[in-house]
Amino acid sequence: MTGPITTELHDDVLVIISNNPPVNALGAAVRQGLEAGIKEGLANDAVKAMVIRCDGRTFFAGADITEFGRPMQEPGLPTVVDMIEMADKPVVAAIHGTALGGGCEVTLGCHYRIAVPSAKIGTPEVKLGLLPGAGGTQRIPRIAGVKVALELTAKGDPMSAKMALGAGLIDRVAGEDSLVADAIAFARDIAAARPLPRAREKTAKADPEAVAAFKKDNAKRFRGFDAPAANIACVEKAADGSSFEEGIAFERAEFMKLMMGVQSAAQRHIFFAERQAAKIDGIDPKIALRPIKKVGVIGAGTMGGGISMNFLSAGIPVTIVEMAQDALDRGTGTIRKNYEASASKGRIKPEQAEAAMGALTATLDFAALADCDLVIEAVYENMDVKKEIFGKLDAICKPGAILASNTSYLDVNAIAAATNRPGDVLGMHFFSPANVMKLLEVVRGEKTSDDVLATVMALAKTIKKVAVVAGVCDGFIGNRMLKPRQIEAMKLLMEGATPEQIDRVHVAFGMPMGPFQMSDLAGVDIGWHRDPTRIESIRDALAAEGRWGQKTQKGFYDYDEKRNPTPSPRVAEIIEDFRAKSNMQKREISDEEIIEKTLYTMVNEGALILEEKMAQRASDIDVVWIYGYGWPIYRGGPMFWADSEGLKKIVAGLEKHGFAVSELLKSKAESNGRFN
Ligand code: 3H9
Repeated sequence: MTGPITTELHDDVLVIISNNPPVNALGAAVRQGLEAGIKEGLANDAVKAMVIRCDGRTFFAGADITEFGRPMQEPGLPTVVDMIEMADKPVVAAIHGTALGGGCEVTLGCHYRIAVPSAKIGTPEVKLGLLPGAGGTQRIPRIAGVKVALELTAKGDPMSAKMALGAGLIDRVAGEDSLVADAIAFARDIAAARPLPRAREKTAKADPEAVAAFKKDNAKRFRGFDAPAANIACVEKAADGSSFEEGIAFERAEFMKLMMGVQSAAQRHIFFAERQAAKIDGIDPKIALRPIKKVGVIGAGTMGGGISMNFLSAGIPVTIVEMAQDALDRGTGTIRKNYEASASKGRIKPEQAEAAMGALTATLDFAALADCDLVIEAVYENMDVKKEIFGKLDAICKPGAILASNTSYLDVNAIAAATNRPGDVLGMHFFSPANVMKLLEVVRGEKTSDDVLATVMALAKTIKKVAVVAGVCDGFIGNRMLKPRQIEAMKLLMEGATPEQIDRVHVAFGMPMGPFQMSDLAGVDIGWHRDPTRIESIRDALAAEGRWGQKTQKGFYDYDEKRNPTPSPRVAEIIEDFRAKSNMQKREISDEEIIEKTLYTMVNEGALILEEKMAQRASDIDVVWIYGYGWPIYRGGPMFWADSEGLKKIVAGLEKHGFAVSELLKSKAESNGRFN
């Protein structure tokens, strides 16, 4: 046999082996090979049982997502799974790594399943806006019950081999290093057992209470998404007395609806965008990286503490430096508290919390940074202060150490120029809370060396961040695009919209909160303290009255003790005052106008960022907004969303309101092009 599938005859057991790096995705050649392998086993009288296993790092990680949206080549995965299940010789799945999606469905077609203890099993299709479309929604409830099926399919998180054993999704656990031998032995054990256990022949018991509770518990998580409801409906169908064939027909119809929809296209776009973001155009992916064994962090405030935790959690020792003992104590105390909270919630083991704290050195002595491989400055945003720090670092740090600033908008080139090693300097812009938010903007200065950039991008993966390369410009990618949104939202208030209306439109769009809810959370007073006498904007007026947001229980909204917001009559008065002073007439603002002014302008800014080459590609911008600002993943990020709305419509909306439209956006619209 040629192609990714080969077979090996071990006396009376035929082992069918897939070798399709990197993740054994079930592309056409694999499906054809599997079909041929099963046929071979059935045709050979000497074969009493079969084993399906994979080479490389994992069992089948699912259907080949790159094939989606293209004409399907036979045999389809459902056909292959059916064929395995209907074989009249037992077939055993031997699982290591991750049996995901279609890979999990292949195992469910098999009559028996054996897995190594480290294996993970799951159906993450929902995260791609889909459902397990090769019989998974019908077989899982029949094997493991409705509750497990809901968890696996509608949430999409994989389960461990131990849990899968408990749920009946696997039959045996193999030795970590003896999967092949154990699977062959298992196949021999059950070679003569009849009837063969087939999932399709089992029945699932309906559990309407469990379904209702599941929907209620996950309402927030599923808000706006189409796929979870479709997964739930399929699981219910499997348990409502319908035949297996009826269930499969239902699953197919739901799968096709999702597959053709814009949400799945958006979620699949982000799957690849996230992986693409790690790639740096023009830099050899094999470039030698600098070893990062010890990290220094300057500043033990909220940012510095959160940044430190990323490295500590990844087992990389951190030296944290502050100017004053009380600030240092406060900072390390917060880190400890965070770890203890994680341990008490069971997210990490107590010994992991201890190990992380044990790897932290807290000091007031800058010289302690001398042996760090990477130093990240996380002090407040002031260019003079940063220049002084980088000058000091240049004198202290060992040659080859990477020097990074966590600035969110300052000129990284100017910071680098304060050292004699600008090639070793870049920006690492973490998002708050830095130990939680997945996004990292890696800011490439004019002189940043290729290996420095590549090292930090690779390090980002180690600390479980999604990193995007940004150029040096005010606000980089994310905050730069936030600016027009904020400016337009404030203008709309003056013209007659209310904070509630604008926030409602953004939340209905799928954002976790609107611009004014965000201001109240972040602090309306940010930037105002520099000159508290100034009252030039509605924001200034709010800050001057102590309306600093949630922290003072009043901002753009009034808050009760539980932080529940209500519209503020006082804010309405302040807005009215400003309007009167500016001789503006209040008018009705439509929701559509809010979208055009606050979201189309973001797309326009994104296009300018691309024009100026401040982002490598449009999909990087999408990744920034998904992982840094909670843009709804089912809309695929601002640039993907613009593509799906139609760029002509975006341009027309911008021009209608007199905005200067980016040349790139205009030309793409004229040629019916897309960003992604
Ligand atoms: C499905 O199964 C539908 C069926 O129910 C119904 C059919 C009818 N296809 O993530 P990594 C690529 S839907 C194609 O960096 P890791 C990935 O793009 C599928 N390509 O590795 C990357 O490429 P590159 C349900 C895939 O070790 C490379 O492999 N399954 C696929 O960090 C390495 O990936 C899923 O949703 C794929 N299915 O993580 C699972 N998967 O090197 C999706 C990966 O060019 N996959 N690639 O950038 C994953 O969650 C992770 O890849 C995995 C490994 C955990 C497996």
